[in-house]
Formats: sequence, structure tokens, C-alpha cells
Amino acid sequence: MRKAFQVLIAVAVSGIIVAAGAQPASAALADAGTIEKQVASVLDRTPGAKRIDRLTIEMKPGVFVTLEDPAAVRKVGAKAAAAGGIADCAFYYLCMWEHSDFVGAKIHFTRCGLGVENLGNMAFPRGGTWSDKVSSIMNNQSSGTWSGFYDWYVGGGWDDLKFLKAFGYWRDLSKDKADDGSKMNDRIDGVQVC
Ligand SMILES: [Ca+2]
Repeated sequence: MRKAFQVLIAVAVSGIIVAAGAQPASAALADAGTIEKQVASVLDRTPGAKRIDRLTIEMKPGVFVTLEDPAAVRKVGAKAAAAGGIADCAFYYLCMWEHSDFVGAKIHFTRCGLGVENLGNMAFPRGGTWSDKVSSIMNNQSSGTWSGFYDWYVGGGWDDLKFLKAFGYWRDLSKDKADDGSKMNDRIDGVQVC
């Protein structure tokens, strides 16, 4: 009797989990359409780029763009995402996100010695480029490796804003200032990875 009851409970609970985990077919289709459209847009605007998985495009050797996964955002929930629950930056990488708290589209780098990489040449998944879009950063390269972040000034040159040593991160650039006291958020145009 007791055992049968437990089985019933287990079935009922698993039924609930399946129901909660399922998403309407229309949402899944809309996600797939959004993802495919963004991947196609980045590939169209980036000669030599190649897709390496559902969400990730290699822009050129050592430079990757990862789309935000709409289904993952729904699953984690806006609050958990806002708390920085899904910071996803592999070891040996420098990662930069569209939004604070390491969410939104991500651009990540793993090659040294390339000088200042121009974000104005990197296609952003929903149009435009990565210039003036970065709002959080994680430096997860080899311990002690420095990365530099730059603004392009009107006269034509790189203005260094600030440097970040591995392991380190800036969770919300709207709360950080450049070394000269000016703003950091939505301002970075160039990055010296290492
Ligand atoms: Ca800028």
C-alpha cells in the first residue's frame, strides 16, 4: 500500500516536471527562427566566419560570438540571470557580454599577440557591430594575464580606458569608471586580448 502510494507520487511529480519543462511548440519554433536569422546575419557580414555549434560562430581564428539562447534564459529565469547565475567563460578566454551580469550575446577571445582587436569589425548578432555594446567582462585567461580595453576617439586613435588582470571580472560596467574617471559602459570599441 505504502509502496504503491510512493509510486503514484513519483509518477505525479515526474508528470509535473515534464509539464513544467516543456515549452509550447510555437516558442521553440520562434527561438529556432530567431537563432537561425541571427547566425545567418553574422555569417553574411563576416567573410571567412564559420558556425561551430547551434549558438556559436568562429569569426576568425581565436575570436567567437555566442548568441543568447532564448530557451536558456526562460529556464533560468530573468532573476537568476540578473544575479549572474550563468557566467559562462571557458578557461584561457577573455569574454565580453552585451548586458551586465554576464548575459546577452557574448564575444570571446583566446589568441594573444593580435594587437588591438577592432570591435567595429565584429558583427553583432542583431545588427550593427560590437562597438559600444559591452556591459560586462570576464578575464579567465592564464592567471596574471592582462587585457586592455579601448575607445576610438574622433581624431582617429585608440584611447585606453582600463586594464583587467586574470582572473578578474567587471559584472556591471555602468558601475565602473575608466582610469580617467569617464564612463565604461557601452563605450568599448577595441580590446587587446593579451
Ligand atoms: Ca566607443
